[in-house]
Amino acid sequence: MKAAVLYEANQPLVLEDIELDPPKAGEVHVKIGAAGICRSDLHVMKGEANHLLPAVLGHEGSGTVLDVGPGVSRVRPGDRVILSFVPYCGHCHFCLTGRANLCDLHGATPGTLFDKTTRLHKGAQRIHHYGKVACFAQEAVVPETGCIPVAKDFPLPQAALIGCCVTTGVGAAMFNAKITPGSTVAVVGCGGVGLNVVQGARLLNAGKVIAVDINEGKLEFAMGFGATHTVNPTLRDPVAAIKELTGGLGADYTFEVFGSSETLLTAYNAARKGGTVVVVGLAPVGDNAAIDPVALVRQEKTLKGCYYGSSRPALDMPVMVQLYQAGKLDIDGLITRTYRLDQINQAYRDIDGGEAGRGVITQF
Ligand code: COD
Ligand code: ZN
Repeated sequence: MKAAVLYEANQPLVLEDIELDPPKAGEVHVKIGAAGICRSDLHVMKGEANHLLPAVLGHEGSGTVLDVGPGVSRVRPGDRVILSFVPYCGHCHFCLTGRANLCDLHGATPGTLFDKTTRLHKGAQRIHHYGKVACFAQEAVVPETGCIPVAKDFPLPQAALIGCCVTTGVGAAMFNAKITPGSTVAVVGCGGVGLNVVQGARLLNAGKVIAVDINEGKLEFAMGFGATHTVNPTLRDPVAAIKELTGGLGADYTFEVFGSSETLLTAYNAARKGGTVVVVGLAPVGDNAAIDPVALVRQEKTLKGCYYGSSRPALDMPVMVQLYQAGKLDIDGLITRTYRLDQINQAYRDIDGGEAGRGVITQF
């Protein structure tokens, strides 16, 4: 099958034929129907995030089940599925305490399936699976718990986006911050994921939603997803601007949705006393952010990490599906570009070049 392979950081993805082995016990073979272009893959491509290489990237995917390995009971051939990039073991402390997004076995098996082997290879060379999804390919083999079934007529691009940016962004607002009605919110970074924090805040009836981005086009786009105010840090100090918009207090909730120490500090400093700072982005490996420990105590801020929207993918993705179907989440409007798999390097130049909304590969 055809797949886009990353052999080395800062090199283009190579579109080539590689082998995909059949699913083992508890695994599912999926024909990929849609794959979203998310910045997390770009962090790996640029060497800002560590991953075993070579690898097939792509963690925002959906598709149709082709066949299943022994013991699989949740899905059958022909089923349409959202792919979760944190499949879960169901046995570790975190799975048992309702935090499947933090599954230990998933964390302990990076780049492979749960048995520490790959189904992807080229001849004798092992090729890793990014997020146990690896959807920049015509097909994938994934763990059964990484498959969330949707109706057979649910659109595949929208399903793919629920697999990452919708659940990550809306979940950050809904499950992690638990935004309360009327509160003030600032979202630093309004790309595919940040836009979903913005629309999550709208859904939760936030009072003011301040979009912060260095790109004017993205700020304008964010207004269509519920932002009530915009701030461009290239034009003025974002912390001062957010304070001004919140009666001098700072925002009740701030979100970092780009991945850098600079944007983390913007989010941290723009939160009011007693406010909550939710960090969604992963800063480059080795980066550090200086938080004043005295101010942390005296100002009683809460600084929290948030992975996969603090969601339980198998339970919460169907909620996103329902909210979309009820017209409460706009996923159609997020999709601004579609590509063929062989245009993937262009797709990543576009996200890095500042195109608003989400790109999706729809032809394989
Ligand atoms: N201030 C404000 N905005 C900025 C700044 C800045 N200094 N610099 C860049 N931005 C904006 C960009 O203009 C862009 O609009 C936005 O930040 C980022 O958007 P995208 O579309 O490029 O990125 P997303 O939304 O696809 O991804 C954002 C993440 C934070 C999810 C990603 O970068 C990340 O850190 N991923 C790692 C965390 C993780 O693994 N999450 C789970 C899988 S996504
Ligand atoms: Zn993503």
